[in-house]
Amino acid sequence: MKNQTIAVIGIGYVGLPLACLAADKGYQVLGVDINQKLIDKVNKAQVPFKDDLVKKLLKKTVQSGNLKASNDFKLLKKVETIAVCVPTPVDENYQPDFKPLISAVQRIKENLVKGQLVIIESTINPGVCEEIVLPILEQGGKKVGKDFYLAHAPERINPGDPKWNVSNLPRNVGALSKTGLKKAAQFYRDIIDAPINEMQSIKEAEATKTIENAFRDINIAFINEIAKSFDQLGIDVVDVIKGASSKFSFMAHWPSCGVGGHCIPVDPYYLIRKAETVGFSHDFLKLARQINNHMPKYTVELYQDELNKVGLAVKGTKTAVLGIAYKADIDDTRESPAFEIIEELKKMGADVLTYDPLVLEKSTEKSLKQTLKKAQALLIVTDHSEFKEKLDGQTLKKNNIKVVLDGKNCLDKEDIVKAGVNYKGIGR
Ligand code: SAJ
Repeated sequence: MKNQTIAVIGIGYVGLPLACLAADKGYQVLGVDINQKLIDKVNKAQVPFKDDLVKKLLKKTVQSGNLKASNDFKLLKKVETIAVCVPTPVDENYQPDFKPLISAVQRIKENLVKGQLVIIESTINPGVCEEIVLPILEQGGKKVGKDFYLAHAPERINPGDPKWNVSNLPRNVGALSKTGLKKAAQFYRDIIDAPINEMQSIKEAEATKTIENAFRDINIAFINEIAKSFDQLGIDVVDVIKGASSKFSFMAHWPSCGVGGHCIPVDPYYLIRKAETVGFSHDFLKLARQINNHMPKYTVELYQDELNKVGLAVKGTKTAVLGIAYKADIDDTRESPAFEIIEELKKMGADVLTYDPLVLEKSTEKSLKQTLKKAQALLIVTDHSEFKEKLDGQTLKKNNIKVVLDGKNCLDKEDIVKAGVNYKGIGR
């Protein structure tokens, strides 16, 4: 790959690991972004967010000169391949927001050079490449498959995952021409040590990511509904899941105070909205989204009930919300259920403290110790290791904590109950 060149547009959670990996494999990599602070950090080899692969590769790839960052889109003219890794969120009506993607593709069009390969990595619904991206790139008369190539390879970053990362995750690739498909598949085979699957068309490639994550969303919704029913039936759902897991075909998912992150709560809407354009209603996917979107409110209701049992009201009780990140041991807060839970508690008049060891800039408290001293009751939103290690029955008792609502079922229920502290989980 010596001297092969690639630009990665969007050097965030998805783009920067890809840029570091390609640079480490010998590509000349240009990271292009609109965030000057991020660009400066990368060029100084300062890791901008928690990611093990970036931590391992950034310094050496920047120092070797194989990776540099810039905000100058004109430099796109100098590369052979352009990977687009910009966010594709949904708006407040859960409609896909393609503005960042369209803006990046327009900048590519302005600098498109004959023979370039454009790869969209951002999560998009089936049809976006042909209906939105291609018309922009072909403005001015260039033809895909002749003057440039267009492919889609949905990203599969799993923030905080110690095992799976961009270097070892299999990838699906689709393109609008055979040459484009071969070129894109070759790029990924150059840098990834895992199978690269060439899809029949770009639409099939677009559809894979949306169903992968919709599949996860419906399974989480399934167990969240079971947990709500078991709360009424007085059955411990965690114990039941562990029992059911001894069945070879059962896939354990865990109930929780909400489904956060930039993938799972977002991607199903791509399928739902796309299908609506052809008159099909994904009733099941929509119901799963409703169930998961309701979990933050349901969690606050459970918390209120538990406080009432010990003669406390939400109003006026010093409540510590522990965890702001959307999942354990990462600093990413996108779509975190913490925000809705905090808002609900404040609406009900609670005196809310917040503490997340990985998101101190958004925490009111600076240590768990300080938080426990001040709080009367706890609502666990994120199953960070620090909480699992330190929140035992005796510690809670010593700090005179009256109620623990464990929104991630991550604490030792028996130990806390034995210490005489009121414990409630989700479905347990
Ligand atoms: N969650 C539950 N119950 C579960 C699993 C997750 O409530 O059983 C919640 C988490 O607490 C979190 C949210 O859902 O708030 C999403 O969790 P996640 O583990 O799915 O983490 P993500 O959002 O980082 O999902 C990524 C996805 N990767 C990509 O989209 C490239 C997803 O496809 C992976 O399946 C997932 O990681 C994974 O398997 O870890």
